[in-house]
Amino acid sequence: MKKFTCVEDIGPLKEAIEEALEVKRNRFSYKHLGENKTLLMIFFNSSLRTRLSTQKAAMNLGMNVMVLDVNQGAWKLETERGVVMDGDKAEHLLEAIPVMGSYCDIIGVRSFASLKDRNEDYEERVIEQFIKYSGRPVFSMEAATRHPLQSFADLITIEEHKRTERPKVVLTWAPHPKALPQAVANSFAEWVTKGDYELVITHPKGYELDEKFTRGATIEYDQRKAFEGADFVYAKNWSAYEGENYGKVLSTDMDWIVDSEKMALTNNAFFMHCLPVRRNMIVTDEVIEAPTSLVIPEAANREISAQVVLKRMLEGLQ
Ligand code: AN0
Ligand code: CP
Repeated sequence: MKKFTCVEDIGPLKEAIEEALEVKRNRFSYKHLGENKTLLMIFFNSSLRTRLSTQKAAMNLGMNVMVLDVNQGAWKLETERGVVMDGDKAEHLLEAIPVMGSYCDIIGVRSFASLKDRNEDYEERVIEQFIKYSGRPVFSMEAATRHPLQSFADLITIEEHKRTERPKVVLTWAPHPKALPQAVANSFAEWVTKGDYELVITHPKGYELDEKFTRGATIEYDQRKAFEGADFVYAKNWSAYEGENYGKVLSTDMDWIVDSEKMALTNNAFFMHCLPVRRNMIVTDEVIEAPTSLVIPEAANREISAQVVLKRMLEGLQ
């Protein structure tokens, strides 16, 4: 595997999930693969889970790990070509990328959407430049439009907990005070629609996602109706995608919170969220603390999704 940015890169889902469950049972069996190999993780944005789970996955595989927080201690990077660099940015990504590539064997990149220019974000300019100029296999640790390690972990978690062959999965928008990227929601829709699940997406009008990710899902604007008979409820906030509202918060309507009253409409559904989550904005204490809440096992599976991706990349280097 040379790159991992979207669901296509993982190949057949069934095989990937089987491999994940095998890795989970025997996570130290592949330690030889990473001997004398170095992972460089580059963060343009904050992280708790991605940072720790990916590092742990790499250590399970016997790799050395280096972490760079670009905005803390490194030179500020210019990302656009043709800019006269007379401002605060001391280095260009076009030099920084091959330099970073020269010190490692595999690169992970976290670079969120700016939420200012939709075209720029949806072209995935930052991670695409890493793929083009680093000379190394590159994987996304959440890029502008997708968070594939999260979605892969989410599907592993659903497979471990599903009680029917083809469960009903509901992706629900929920309120948040700040503008967040669409990446987690886009990616979740992209992965779930590729698998054998019924996907219903519910959000207030104006929060429609790019159809490229949601094709195959049902859009239901009535959240309570969407929750009826659900086996999994996946909550996430995102900012608007459509037109001139791109990147804006259009609603903080607390009627969209996931609470016990709405969960009672479901088929005793499991609650999921990628974390970090704002309690009593997105979800009530009661729902996130219930035995049906999967947020912790879901986060734990981030180690497994990262390990499958790193394992496949290392196998490609042997
Ligand atoms: C980020 C987002 O919504 O994309 C990261 C989630 C994994 N969330 C926040 O910035 C709160
Ligand atoms: N879910 C997730 O990616 O969390 P972090 O932002 O803490 O890495």
